Amino acid sequence: MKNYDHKQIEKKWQKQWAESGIYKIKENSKKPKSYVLDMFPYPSGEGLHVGHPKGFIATDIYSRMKTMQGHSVLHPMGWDAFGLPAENYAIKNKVHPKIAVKKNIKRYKDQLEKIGFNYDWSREIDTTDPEYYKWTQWIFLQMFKAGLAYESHEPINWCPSCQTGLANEDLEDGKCERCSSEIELKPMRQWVLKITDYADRLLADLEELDWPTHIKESQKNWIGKSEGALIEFKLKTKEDFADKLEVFTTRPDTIFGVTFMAISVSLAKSWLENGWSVDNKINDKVKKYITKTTKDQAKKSFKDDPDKTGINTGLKAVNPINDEEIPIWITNYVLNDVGTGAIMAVPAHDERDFLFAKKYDLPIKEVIESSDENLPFLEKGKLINSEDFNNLSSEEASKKIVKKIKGKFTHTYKLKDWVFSRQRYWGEPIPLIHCGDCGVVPVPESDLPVKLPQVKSYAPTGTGESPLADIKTWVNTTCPECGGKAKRETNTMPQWAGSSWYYLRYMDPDNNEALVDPKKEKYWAPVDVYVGGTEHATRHLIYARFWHKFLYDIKVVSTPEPFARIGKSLGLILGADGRKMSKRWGNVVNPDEVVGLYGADTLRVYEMFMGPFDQEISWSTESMIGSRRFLEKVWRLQDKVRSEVDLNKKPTNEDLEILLNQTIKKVEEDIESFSFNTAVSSLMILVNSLEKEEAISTDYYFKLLKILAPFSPHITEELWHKLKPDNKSVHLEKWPTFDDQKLTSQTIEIVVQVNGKFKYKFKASRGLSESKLKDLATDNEKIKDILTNSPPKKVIIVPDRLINFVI
Ligand code: ANZ
Ligand code: ZN
Repeated sequence: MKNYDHKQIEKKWQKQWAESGIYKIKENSKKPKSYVLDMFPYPSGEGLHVGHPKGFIATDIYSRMKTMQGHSVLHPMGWDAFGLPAENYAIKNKVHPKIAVKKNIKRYKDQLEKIGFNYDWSREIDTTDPEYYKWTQWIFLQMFKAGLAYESHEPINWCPSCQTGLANEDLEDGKCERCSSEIELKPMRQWVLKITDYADRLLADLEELDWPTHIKESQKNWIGKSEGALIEFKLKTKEDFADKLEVFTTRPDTIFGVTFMAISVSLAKSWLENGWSVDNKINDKVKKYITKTTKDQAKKSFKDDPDKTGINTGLKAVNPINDEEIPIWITNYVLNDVGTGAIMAVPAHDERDFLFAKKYDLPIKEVIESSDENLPFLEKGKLINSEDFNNLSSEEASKKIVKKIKGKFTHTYKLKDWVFSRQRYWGEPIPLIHCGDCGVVPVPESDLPVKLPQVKSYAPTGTGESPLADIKTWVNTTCPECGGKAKRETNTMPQWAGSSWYYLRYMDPDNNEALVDPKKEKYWAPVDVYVGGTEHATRHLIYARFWHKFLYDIKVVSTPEPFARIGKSLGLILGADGRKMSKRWGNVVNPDEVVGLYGADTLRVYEMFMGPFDQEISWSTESMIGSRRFLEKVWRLQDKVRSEVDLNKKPTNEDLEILLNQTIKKVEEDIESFSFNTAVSSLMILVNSLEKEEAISTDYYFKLLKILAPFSPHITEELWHKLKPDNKSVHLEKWPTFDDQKLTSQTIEIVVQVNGKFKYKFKASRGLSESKLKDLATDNEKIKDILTNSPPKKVIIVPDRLINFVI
């Protein structure tokens, strides 16, 4: 037997698989289908580290098992290559993003190919390929035509360093996710997608998804539906700049506890614009507060919990329930873009109002009976100090109060419409044309794709305009409607665009006529198992679900949801030092090196074995050697394999038979539930037992190779061909079935007791009747003696376990 030479074996089979095309996949109506998908990577300049392929290995194993189980399996791979990271890399390294991306993709692909994945590369997609983004633009056009895309001049998050507008979703603690700069608010013309039109469906349809609870929770919180009522408070005196305040409240039942009103700075500013002036009631200090707070908020606008500040406007509102006059304050804790930007403050029952009232010495009035003395009391309950409404429950009181004061029940969402334009070069051009006469006109579908023009300088202009605005030959065009002079839209789409529908394109990547052929879509949709990092629990999954639902509405897709199941979320592989793998910490492990030294099969087994799939675990090269030893044992076992004929002389080993059946069952179930680590450990137990045998049957060994094949595709293929030279791949074999009858031993031990004390035990076959057991137990000299002297008063029998004579 030769030594296990992983280098030679892995190279050989990777070449052979590619040449014979065993991973090419077609729709096959006679077979069930499985669509197994990884969140596709963006090809960064750094290349892959060993953490990246963990999820890819998992889906590879899963999809290989499904293939062996007779499914038609779609398991594709591609590149999410537009966006800031690719562009910033290109700027830093002074290469055109197109060239940088090409190079990075090649590097990534080389690295992935060394790990032996079963991707059908004929379906590879690249979001920056005009033949791909033609359809990204096409979807945008359909949304525009459906009224789901609109222009807005509202202030947007502006990163002064990346020189671009960002969505709320691109911020981390109010800072730019990419470069950590403080974000400013800057008014700018933007394209915005009305994702809020889909908020209810995005929420309701979560129910039907087989996703980890925590991801569903993240989605729920992101959408942030809150049910409440809109209530009007009149101002005590009618002013030119305002005569009423409308508030959104989730607790109309607490209206008797309102001791002040609080408005946001931007509402105060709109009053200023409408004529609230120093001659007209505003005090200078209030004006200064507004200016200062506006500045603070522009810097830290998204800090969750700023120190609460405020100032009394001197104006008064009237509580509609009892005509009480209440002061109106401007505060920094009433958010500008939530609800109506004004609240009725109830310090006794709301945390923020309570802290504010304490700080500024405002009255606190309890209106809900509370069992403990500490305020605020946040729960619902029975009303007190509320006149006619005393003793009612919160729910009942809410209904009656809202009715009486003519408020209206409604709901709000935290989810905001999606700011969909970026003032950058490296993105899909937005396919619109601005015409002086016709307004905004969509590019005709037949003119798609609108290709990104070649430019010399693609760095941000700093004016807030996209670098595309400088390319006059590209910008100046004719209006598709009137033929007059017109200009192209110069904003590009955000990084999230291409990834919001890519899973559909894998189904039909070369189609020039349609985004996807409906027949193919019907066959493959939805994605059966989707795997990726928790960093995508909100944004990517919300955006993709939104686009999908829109495509469902316009009948491009046949299912209301894109991803039926998310197996388990992907736990990161950390560096050996327990920190996130990063150049900065010098703890990056390159898979190429590991594959070179120990083999792709070892890397694959180790990454699955190192711990539960959804947990963060530190890399350890020493532990990986354990996985290598395991494969070496499998390799050496080939010497013990004998044909059944030779083995027939020996009695069958029942224990081994049972272990094999148990292992098949366990591996199958564990792969299905993404419990890969326990699948590997049961394979290890089986191999250790086989190693103790003098000889093992080909049948056993073949079964072992088949259930190990998804984990270690190269070594198993090599051994398979050595022992069964019929030129068929182990990866196209049928998944072995286990025998239900052989999962537990048929021979068991029965304990015999007298008065609860152990006397002896004997072997019997499973499932014997009570009388038979009793006969066997008394067929023993010792027991016979005892029982003839003192006949049993009672016999207790636990089937298959124990028999106890009470004397
Ligand atoms: C009176 C009240 C009494 C409230 C009470 C709560 C408890 P969620 O559930 O998070 O949506 N609110 C409304 N608009 C606001 C804004 N622009 N900025 C800050 N807070 C705002 O919260 C809804 C509640 O948050 C509303 O109900 C309102 O305070 C406050 F015992 O009204 B409540
Ligand atoms: Zn026109």
